[in-house]
Amino acid sequence: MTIPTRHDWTTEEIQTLLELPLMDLLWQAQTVHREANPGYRVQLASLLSVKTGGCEEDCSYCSQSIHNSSDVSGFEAQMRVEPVLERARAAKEAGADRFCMGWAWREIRDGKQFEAMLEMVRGVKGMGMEACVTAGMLTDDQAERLADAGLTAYNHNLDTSPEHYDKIISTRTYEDRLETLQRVRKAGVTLCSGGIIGIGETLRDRASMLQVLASMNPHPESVPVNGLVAVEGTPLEGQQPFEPLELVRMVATARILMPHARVRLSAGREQLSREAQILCLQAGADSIFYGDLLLTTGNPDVEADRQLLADAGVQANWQNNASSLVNQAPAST
Ligand code: SAM
Ligand code: DTB
Ligand code: SF4
Repeated sequence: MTIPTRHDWTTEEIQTLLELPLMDLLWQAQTVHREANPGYRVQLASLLSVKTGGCEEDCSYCSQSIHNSSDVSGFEAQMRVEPVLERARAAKEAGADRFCMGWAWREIRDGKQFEAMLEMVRGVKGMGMEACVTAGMLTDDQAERLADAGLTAYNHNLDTSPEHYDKIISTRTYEDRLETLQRVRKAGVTLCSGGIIGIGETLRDRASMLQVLASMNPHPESVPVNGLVAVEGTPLEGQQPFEPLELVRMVATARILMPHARVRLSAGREQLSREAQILCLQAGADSIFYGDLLLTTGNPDVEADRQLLADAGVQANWQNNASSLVNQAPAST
C-alpha cells in the first residue's frame, strides 16, 4: 500500500478522526505510521533557549512574555556563540541529531545578534546535526540568509485554531503567522509548525488547527504537538491539566493527516506517564525533545528517555553511531 498524501481534508473529517473510538484511531494511525516509518525510528532533538525573556508578544501560555509575571531570572538573558555551540556539542554527544535554538523575540532584527544566530546555525550544521531556529517573525532577506547559513528548519507554531487564536494572543494575527511560514518555505528552509492542547480550546479548534496544517502543500516537515505546561505567572497558570489521551489523539490524527511529517511529542511530557508516552510513540510520534530542559521548563531527563525508548523497543535515529541505547536493557525484569 502507498499512503495517499492529501491536502484537502475538511475540518469535519478531521474532527471525526479525533472522535473515533481510541482503538480505531490508533489502528488507522499505526497503519500509516508503519508504512511511513517501518523502523519506528525516533529523532532526538535538543532545545536551548539562546535569548530568554523580555518578549513583547502577549502569548498567554508563555513564561517569556513581558505581559506575564513568570520568573525567568535564573536564565542567562542572551547567550553568546561559543557557549551555545558547547551545548550543541554536548547534545550531540548525548545522542541528539537535531539542535533547536530559541529566541524570545517578536521578530528577528538585523545586527550583531542576527549575525551571531547565523554563526550558531553554521556551527551546529558543521557538527553534522540538523539546526532549527525559532525566533518569531522574519523578513525574506533574513530567511534567505538563514537558508544560506544551512538552517534545516524554522519553528513557528500556529498554536491553535484561527477561531481560538485571539483568546490566546492579541499582539499578532494568525495571518502574520502564516506569512512568516510562507517566507520560510520560499527561502527553501523546512517548516516546523504545530500547536498546543490544553489552552481552553474545543475539539473543533483542534480539528481546525490541524486542517490549516494539513492543507499546506507541501505539509510542514515537522509538526510539534505540545501539551500546555501551565507556568506560574501566566494567564493560563490555573488551566485544567490536559488529558493525556487527548494528546495521544492529536498525535494519531496528525500522523494520519500528514503521513511523512515528523510528529514531535513536545512540551508536556513531564505530565505524562511512561505508558502514555509510549502510546504517543505507537500513535505515530517520531521525535521527542531530549535533554533536561525545554526552553524555560523541565523535560524528562536523558537517562529516563533512553530507558523509555529501550522499553518501547523503538530506535533512535542516531543509533547506528552510538552504542548506549542499543545496549540498554529493558527496565522490567
Ligand atoms: N518566540 C518564538 C515564537 O513564538 O515563535 C519562539 C519561541 S516559542 C516559546 C515556541 C513555541 O513553544 C510556542 O509557539 C508554543 O507553541 C510553545 N510553547 C511555549 N510555551 C509553552 C508552554 N508553556 N506550554 C506548551 N507549549 C509552549
Ligand atoms: C515547540 O513546539 N515546543 C518547543 C519548541 N517548539 C521550541 C518549546 C516548548 C516550550 C515549553 C515551555 C518552556 O520551556 O518555556
Ligand atoms: Fe513566548 Fe514566543 Fe510568544 Fe514571545 S512570541 S511570548 S517567546 S511564545
